[in-house]
Amino acid sequence: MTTQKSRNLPPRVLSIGGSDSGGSAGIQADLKTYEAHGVFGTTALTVVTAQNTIGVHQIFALPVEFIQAQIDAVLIDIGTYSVKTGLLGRAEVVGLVTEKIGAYGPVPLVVDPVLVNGRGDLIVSPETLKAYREQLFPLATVITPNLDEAARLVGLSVESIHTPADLHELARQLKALGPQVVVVKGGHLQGDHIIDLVFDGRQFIELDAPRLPIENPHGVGCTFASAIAANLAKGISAEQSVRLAHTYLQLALQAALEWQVGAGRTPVNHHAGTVTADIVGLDQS
Ligand code: PXL
Repeated sequence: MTTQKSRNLPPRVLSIGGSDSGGSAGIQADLKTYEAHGVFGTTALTVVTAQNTIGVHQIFALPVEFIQAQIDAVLIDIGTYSVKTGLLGRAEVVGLVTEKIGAYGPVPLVVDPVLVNGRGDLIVSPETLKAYREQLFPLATVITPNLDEAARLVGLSVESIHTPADLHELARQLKALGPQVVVVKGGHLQGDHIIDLVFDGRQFIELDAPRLPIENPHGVGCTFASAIAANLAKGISAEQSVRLAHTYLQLALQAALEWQVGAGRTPVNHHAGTVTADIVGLDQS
């Protein structure tokens, strides 16, 4: 008779978002990030895109019932230690995700609100913005809008944000919508540095990164948010999860300097190694 060995229960993460056939952004970026973090990634697709490094050719939105079936299939069997949302698109989908996560019970949730395209145009309806604000944000552990998305979420135009005080007020307004931690990406651009602003309701933290010589790399936001979700799934605190994800993203961007994947935007190189708290010198509290 063979003796039963005890087995690991790997941290599991559920990503709800869109597929990028080009492998740079969306669910594909999320799964690569999960591999790099040693967590088990599961997915529920909202839309499927035909795209490459140059652009998006076609988008096919999946029926809401089918999105629901995917979430149910994952949660009833595999379960999850954290959830990350990316491109949700429609207000009904934001509503569905809110309902499903609410019913599942308290689980760390990272909401990357994908609201604008690469040119800065809004790609969702006012109803979708409202659903994010009123339904999903109150359940979120971390939200990760870029500056443009952050401004639109509180009804401001990005041109009206000039000073650090404007940016702090923007973060405060987002925090008032209910998430535990707000990260405004690219909050201000200081010469050759890009600064993300983190606000947990008590203190503001600036995460600073040098601007690398890669023009408009693709999948950066998805990678950052999914790295945060991977860290949360391991039981790391929200603030530390954000810091570790920021460091991982810098490594993944540095590693992207070495390669050329298509003729267009460069994807980040997810195989940049796992960033653990001890490497970065953080307390794991
Ligand atoms: O980076 C935002 C994003 C999210 N999800 C999908 C995408 C993109 C950008 O291209 O294609 C599927």
